[in-house]
Amino acid sequence: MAPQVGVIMGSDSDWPVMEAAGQALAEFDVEYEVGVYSAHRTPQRMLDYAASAASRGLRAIIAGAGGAAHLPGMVASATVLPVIGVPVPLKYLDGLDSLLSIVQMPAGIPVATVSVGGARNAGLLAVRILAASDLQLQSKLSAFQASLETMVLEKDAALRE
Ligand code: RP5
Repeated sequence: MAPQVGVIMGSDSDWPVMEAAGQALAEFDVEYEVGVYSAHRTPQRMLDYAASAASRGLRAIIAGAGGAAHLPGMVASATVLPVIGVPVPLKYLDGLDSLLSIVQMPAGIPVATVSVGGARNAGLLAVRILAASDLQLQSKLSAFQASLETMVLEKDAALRE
């Protein structure tokens, strides 16, 4: 099956953070592709990817970057697909630089920004986007959320023993 979600990042050094997005998608059997597309080092390649994403069948893009993290916003400017931005924390500033670079988009070009390092939630948000028109995915998400509740109740019970 063709990939439905693109998981892209500014550098291969972002992968240890970004792989959690892929894991979340895999848990829901959502096909995805991964790639490195740098807004600064490979700008034309990034724009070509964004411009062709919808026609290739992608339905959402998860884009992670750190520091001067322009990749999610630039990709969003060149596609009509929903873009989820993941601020990748680097050595300095605890990822605040990445977060602010991604979250402060001008009106008209939205990027759904998750928390610093929040690649798993980015994957889950992409699943929710797909689930809006997929009843099977909706029921998988319901079961997943029920499992979270069960897990908390079990931990609560263990604490009280
Ligand atoms: C950003 O610069 C990338 O997304 C990465 O987080 C950061 C550092 O990249 P490398 O120097 O590790 O390749 O564009």
